[in-house]
Amino acid sequence: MKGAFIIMKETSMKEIETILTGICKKEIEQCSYEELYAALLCVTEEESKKHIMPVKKRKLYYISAEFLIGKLLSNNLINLGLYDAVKACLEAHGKSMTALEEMDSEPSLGNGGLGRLAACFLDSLATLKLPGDGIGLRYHCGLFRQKFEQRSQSELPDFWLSGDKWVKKSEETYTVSLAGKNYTARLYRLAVTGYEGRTNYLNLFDLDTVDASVIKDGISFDKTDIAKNLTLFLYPDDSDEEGKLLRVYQQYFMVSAGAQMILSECEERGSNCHDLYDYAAIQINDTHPSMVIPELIRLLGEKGIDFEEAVEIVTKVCAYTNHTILAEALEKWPKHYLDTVVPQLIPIIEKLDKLVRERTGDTSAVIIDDAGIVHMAHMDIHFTHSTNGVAALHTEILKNSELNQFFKLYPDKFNNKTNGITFRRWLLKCNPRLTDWIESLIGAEFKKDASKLEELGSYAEDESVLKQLADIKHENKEVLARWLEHTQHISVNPDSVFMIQSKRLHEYKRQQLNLLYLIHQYFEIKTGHIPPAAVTAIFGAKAAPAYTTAKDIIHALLTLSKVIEEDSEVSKWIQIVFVENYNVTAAEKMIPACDLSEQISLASKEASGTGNMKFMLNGALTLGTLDGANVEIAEAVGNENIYIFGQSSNQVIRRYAHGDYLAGEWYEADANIRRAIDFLTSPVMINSGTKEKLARLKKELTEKDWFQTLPDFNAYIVRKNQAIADYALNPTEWARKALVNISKAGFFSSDRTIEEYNRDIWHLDE
Ligand code: 26Q
Repeated sequence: MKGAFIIMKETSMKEIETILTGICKKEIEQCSYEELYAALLCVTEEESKKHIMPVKKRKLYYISAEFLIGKLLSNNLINLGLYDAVKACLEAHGKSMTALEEMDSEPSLGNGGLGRLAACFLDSLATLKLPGDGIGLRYHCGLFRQKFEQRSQSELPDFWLSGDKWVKKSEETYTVSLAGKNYTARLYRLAVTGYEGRTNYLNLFDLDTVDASVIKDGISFDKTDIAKNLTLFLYPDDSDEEGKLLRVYQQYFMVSAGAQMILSECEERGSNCHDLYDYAAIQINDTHPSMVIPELIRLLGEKGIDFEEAVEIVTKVCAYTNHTILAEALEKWPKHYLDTVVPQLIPIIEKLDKLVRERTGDTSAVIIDDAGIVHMAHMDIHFTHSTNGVAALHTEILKNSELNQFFKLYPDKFNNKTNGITFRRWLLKCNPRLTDWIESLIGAEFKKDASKLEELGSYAEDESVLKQLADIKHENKEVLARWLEHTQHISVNPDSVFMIQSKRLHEYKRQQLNLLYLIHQYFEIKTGHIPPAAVTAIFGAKAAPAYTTAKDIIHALLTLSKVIEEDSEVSKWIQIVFVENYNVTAAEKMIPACDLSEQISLASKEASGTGNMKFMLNGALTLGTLDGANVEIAEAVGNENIYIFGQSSNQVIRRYAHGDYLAGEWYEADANIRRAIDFLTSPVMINSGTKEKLARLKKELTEKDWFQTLPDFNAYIVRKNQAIADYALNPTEWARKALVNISKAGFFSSDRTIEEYNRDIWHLDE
């Protein structure tokens, strides 16, 4: 069957028909979806092989514990230029593309933004025809499946592999020593297609001995038997000691196998390892793969390269990306963990620490501190040539406060790379209506050159064009409504304003601020203040299983949703929808249907955000704080085309420095705040929810509120109500703002981000 068909550049529907009937050996009408799916897998596989290109010298290795790639069939068909013909062919024979997509299993090999960014980067690398592979782990269960029971989150394992056909087992193996015992890491590969680009690979390592029978209730499992559980789960959190240790095992397994693969590939291409820089660039995605530094030094040592030279080589080859300023998320491991898991790295890490101590007298920059804690980010900054933040504000905060001691030591290492998203998935794939419409106005070039979207700006005063844009949004809202009905049995009104907050549940992202707003509006309606439009507040968010406050926020929102639903006076105006099991597939449905994008993190805390970019590109207006990439979005669209509110990052940083924020004082002083918070434990809420959880959240908000929800509360209400009024009273003006947002989204293409990484850090073209 392989190689039995030839696909021309502009494949027609007729050609696809011939190919599919040839593979299935029957008419398309007679084929089951299983058969068609298998045939299309075969077609994409063959086609993507044609785009494999030789690597001349330097190749990028993007090492990441997470790659949140999402479903692959449609994306690959789009990238290979086959999607339109396949869809037309299927439809001509009474088959639906949607039904076919449902056959595809979703690889959720990531928690959120960091993992999704890695997936967007792979797409852009391949599209730009840059040689760049991913290195990660083949988790048997991706991020847990979220289920709502009694209005609370519970977790189930996600056995995505049972339905997967894309990840291919190879015969390539590497030996990795964990706690003094040898394990065999097997390489699995996934072809990454670029849009009219080249084929690269995502390399995922696994153990042959992993055994899902160690899973107990939900996602709990026996954490002691490494041979059985090493790659069983993607880590959503590290709440207990055994979990932390297992994470170290996973990390070392990934980087040791990865480093061995890199060296062997480079040697095959002609490297003698002294010249590794000519053959490899390694990007370390947050601190999760940081042990690649000492591991490479160790492996180079085994090849006879002395320590000093190995340090120099590794520093030149590796670069580090920081994705957070939350201190608790910067990985720090007690040295005794490393003593247990990777005793072979200890002498190297100790020598690196000694070098640092000789270089600087600043004890806050050491690798192993006096309490015996190993600071992974410190090792990264000292022993890579580049440290980047992921949005302009984030990089400035790293330089000026969080990592200031390092910036003073190495000013030239610090640089910014504002995140981006791939327009192939987040426009072409998820919003075909908008894509076709844009193409009809400005041609197809924007698909590969996102800056071309600017040309849309010339239609900003064209009322008929604006009306078309509003109609597309409405159609997408209808599509989402049907999807919600079909998958969640929830019906929503597409004529209401769709306000969406979808992202991980975390206090700093402040879903609780949105919650308090909704309670406030409930009271306003009860007291006769009817809003100018009905609103549908849509949430999608998973909470880490051990993160109590995050789970309490989910519970409060689900409870409030029911309270409002049962109150006919309020339910005419407000509906709260919490989408169960938010993932890439859900995001692809939700984002095109959004009117108002909620990006309301506490200023200074969201490194960048990438959801904000996806919503903007799909014609939503942003309601946001001046945080992360929101700052750059606001600069791009201008203040009149975005709804900004809240404290500035400087104000927030100052408040933390003075330690003078007392939630209780704000609660006592402000009647609106008091009314909203007290409602959490009102009889009507307790009647539908769980008293203990609601009371715990109230206590958290009034006694701690670490992410300063209350100081931004009134400003948020004002701005949000203004947005709703604008939406209701002047739809043409709203559509004009949406058009400006789309036209200015070009900067947020991950193609631009990758070009900057290449220009400043990787230099792959040289
Ligand atoms: C760490 C230790 C133990 C267990 C888990 C972790 C862990 C896992 C995942 C720590 C962090 C993450 C993920 C972080 C993340 O997604 N950060 C987001 O990265 C995006 C891409 O740069 C940014 O846009 C977001 O602002 C940032 O929050």
